[in-house]
Amino acid sequence: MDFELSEELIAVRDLAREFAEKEIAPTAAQDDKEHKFRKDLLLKMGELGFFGSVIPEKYGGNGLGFLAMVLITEEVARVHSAVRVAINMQIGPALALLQFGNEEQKKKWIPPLLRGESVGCFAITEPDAGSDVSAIRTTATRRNNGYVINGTKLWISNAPVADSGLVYAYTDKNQKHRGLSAFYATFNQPGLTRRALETMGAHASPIGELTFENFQLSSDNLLGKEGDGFKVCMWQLNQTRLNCAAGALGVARAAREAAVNYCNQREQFGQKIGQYQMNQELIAQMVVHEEAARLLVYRAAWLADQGKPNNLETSIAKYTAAEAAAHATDAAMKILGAYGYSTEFPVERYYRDAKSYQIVEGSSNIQKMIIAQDALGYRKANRGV
Ligand code: GRA
Repeated sequence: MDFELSEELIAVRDLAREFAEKEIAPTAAQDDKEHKFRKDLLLKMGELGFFGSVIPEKYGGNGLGFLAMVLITEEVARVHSAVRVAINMQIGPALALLQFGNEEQKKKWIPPLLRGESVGCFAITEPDAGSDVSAIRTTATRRNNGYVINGTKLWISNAPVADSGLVYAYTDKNQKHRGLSAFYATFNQPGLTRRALETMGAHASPIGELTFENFQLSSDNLLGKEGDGFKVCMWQLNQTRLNCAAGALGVARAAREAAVNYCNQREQFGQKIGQYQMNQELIAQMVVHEEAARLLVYRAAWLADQGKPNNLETSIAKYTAAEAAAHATDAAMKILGAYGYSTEFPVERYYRDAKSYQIVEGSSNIQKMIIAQDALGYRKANRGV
């Protein structure tokens, strides 16, 4: 077992840290307040290859791997979690195309995602379908040589700004989850309306509703075969969960760093507040949870780099990191008091952003379900493609 990062990975991490601190951090608070989506940052990250580490050179990537992806993601999320969401919206669709697309689809749609030119998204959830993916109602009805899509997708990151994305719809509702299909759609055509929605955190990551009304797709938009959609979705969620886990880790780290700095600076009752054991307890918990999350995130990424099954390990990592972020931001707020609660300082933003990690891409309860059912022998987590 080797816990050292290679020189190449250290260089990638350092590049991401420098970029995050110089290009993202200075305006993070302002972007959050103004709910500003930074397409310019997306293009710059694309140029630096931040979306291409899990994609071979042939399709515009750099093939550095999943460990590189989680290192980059942690650094970005540490300074602004909303920008981390944007990373996932480029990488998730690109990975699904790589895994399930035909040659033409890969060549056409992956490179613009990696360059940050085509803003991506994935449209799974609906008003009545979140954890239970098979409950979605959107349909894809065969017409001429293609399909018409009808239905409403809700809570879709990048919905107000996306140029393209994965869309899941039923081609045959009678077959239950086996009748679900996955499509890759470009959005600049009639039949799509968008509505922006407000959430508690990740304000610089636009979110909203996509309504498809007789939205026409050709058969070239279908990923894999009709009926592959559920499998594509579960596979895709496993990839994007790893990115989420790395994002949550970055937020946990940001909160721990803010708490430590404040403990070493703030004096009350004649001494630094770090001297108080109640604060030390919180700091110790933050460090332990963060370190555990980091090792679990790295392990899941390492397994992915070895081409080994990692659904279970990714769920464990995502659950641990999401809970670590929620705990760390809560603890940081206790330590910083009014300076944590104030919107003039970043801890309240970390706190708001952290909550999303317990909800998206399979809530903490879904991850626990996957982990427990595997342990109990009811349903293996490492299965599928
Ligand atoms: O036997 P079969 O051919 O019917 O296949 C079954 C199984 O082998 C079938 O699916 C297959 N399958 C998989 N295939 C490949 C299951 N898991 C996998 C896999 N990982 N890879 C049905 O299986 P099942 O176990 O009976 O299905 P189920 O009960 O529906 O699945 C259980 C489970 C809870 C794990 C699943 O439904 C799940 O993960 N749910 C959570 C969904 C989720 O994460 N929702 C969030 C939606 S998207 C989102 O959060 C967006 C965030 C980004 C943004 O902001 O936009």
